[in-house]
Amino acid sequence: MVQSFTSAAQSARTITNSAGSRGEFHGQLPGKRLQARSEIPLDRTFVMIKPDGVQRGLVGEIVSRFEAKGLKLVAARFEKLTEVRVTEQYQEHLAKPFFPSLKNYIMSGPCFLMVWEGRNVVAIARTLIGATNPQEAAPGTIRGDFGIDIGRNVIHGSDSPQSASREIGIHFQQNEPVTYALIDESIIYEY
Ligand code: DAT
Ligand code: MG
Repeated sequence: MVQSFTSAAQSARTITNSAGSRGEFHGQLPGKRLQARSEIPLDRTFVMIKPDGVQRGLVGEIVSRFEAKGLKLVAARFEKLTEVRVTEQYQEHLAKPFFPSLKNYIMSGPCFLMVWEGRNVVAIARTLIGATNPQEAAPGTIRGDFGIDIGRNVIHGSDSPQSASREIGIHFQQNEPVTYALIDESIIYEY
């Protein structure tokens, strides 16, 4: 029986940034005084660097791409997934012919699991990640730049807000994602 942290999952959508008084940012743009805004509603998604990405030393590169985009890392864990968690993660693929090899691949070594936060972050992460088959993924995407075989495609990203909520709930406890304000959120977001 998979332990599912649904409260964490429920909070995966429409996170209201509770910067509070400690999170205020008083940086300057010409003619404009900026403050961290506590009302910016942000979404969350689940992203996982698969064992081939870890083994090939791509963790730093991939995290950098998400950071450079303006997304916010709110949870991360480095671990080897159990069969139960892999099966739960890929439940829609259980009957597919590739599932046994997918499961063995994901369990073959440690993965780097993350929760990222940002406006429309589910779709943005999928764009950064690229098409499922690295041979069809556009240059500039993670799979397009670093992968060749579909069965070694470096990284996972949730495919919808509903999947994000479910997958965060599989891998993270409710209190693991950290609520905080990035000091440059007032610049990243127009409103
Ligand atoms: P994605 O990871 O882009 O969401 P998916 O959910 O369709 O793609 O499939 C999950 C993973 O399963 C995918 O990242 C790699 C593997 N996979 C998908 N289709 C495959 C296929 N035809 N042959 C081998 N592996 C496949
Ligand atoms: Mg998928």
